[in-house]
Amino acid sequence: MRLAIEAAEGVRGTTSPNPPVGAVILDAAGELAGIGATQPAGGPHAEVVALRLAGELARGGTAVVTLEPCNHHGRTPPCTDALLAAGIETVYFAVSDPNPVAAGGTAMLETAGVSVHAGLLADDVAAGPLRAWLHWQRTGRSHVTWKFAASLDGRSAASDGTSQWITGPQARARVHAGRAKLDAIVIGTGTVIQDDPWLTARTPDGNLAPHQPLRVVVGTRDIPKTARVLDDAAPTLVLKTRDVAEVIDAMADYPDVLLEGGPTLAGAFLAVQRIDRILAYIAPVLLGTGAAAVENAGVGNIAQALRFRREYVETIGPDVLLSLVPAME
Ligand code: AOF
Ligand code: ZN
Repeated sequence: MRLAIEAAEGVRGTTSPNPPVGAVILDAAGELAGIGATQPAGGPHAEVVALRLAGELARGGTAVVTLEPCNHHGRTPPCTDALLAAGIETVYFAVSDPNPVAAGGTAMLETAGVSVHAGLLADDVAAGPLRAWLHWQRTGRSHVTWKFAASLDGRSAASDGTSQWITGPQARARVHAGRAKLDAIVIGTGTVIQDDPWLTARTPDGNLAPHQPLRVVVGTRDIPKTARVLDDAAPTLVLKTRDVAEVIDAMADYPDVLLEGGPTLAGAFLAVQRIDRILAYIAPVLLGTGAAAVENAGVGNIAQALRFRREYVETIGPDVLLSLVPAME
């Protein structure tokens, strides 16, 4: 299952609206015979990719999949049929398919005599590669991660507006590598005017990654026609609004969304509880003055404070990365 999770992580961002799924096939002796991941929508599912690699070795073997094998004719035929045709006798999967159209794989396989085991490393998969897609299936809304970098005193820029670089190169490399796995990145018009970012996903050597997330620019201020986010390296959507609900609606087809700033936009999303996770990169730097990472989040007194629960904490070079989820969850 760890191999299947790794395979799924490898295709994150390239499969929407399908989930990024990973599958591993073991032969009858338990040896690795095939590994696969979901291909872009309309292409084969993970099980089919792995079965093709395994060929005849799959007969009498085991399939290990991060999601319950689908049982429907969608854009592709059911994976349950493919598993049976290949002679798979045992299936382990992590998470049940919440999509009512595709569900039912377990019952179908068991009826056909396959031994099916649900729930293997389910928490790792649900918090990992399937996190955004499961949220999107459950709520009908994108999973929104707010990412920010700040000094120890919570500031994202010095008082003259300069903001490069608060965190170290390792944290910045992590942010770039993560972009290629997203469906959309959202920023405010203020950030476009102030920082003129490209918002593209780049490989460590600085080239454009093969998959580029949709760039979404939100706000009522006009941005220059020469702004880098308007170049043709990736698609861009400009939303002339301050209404968070409108932004959420416009992104309904994008399960995994990253909000990158600035402080006003982050505050607006936080005030209406539309942040599902925070990734806070905190640098061992004090600025003393300068813009805060978030403004106007609707908190007037300590009882209204927005509270979060720590998911994990990690050190990245000189900085600390905190992953937080709303405390109510
Ligand atoms: C699997 N393995 O790798 C994926 C699954 O329109 P389709 O035919 O591509 O089906 C999409 C649905 O299939 C999707 O909503 C989800 O329920 C399931 N995705 N299932 O067995 C896979 N990607
Ligand atoms: Zn399938």
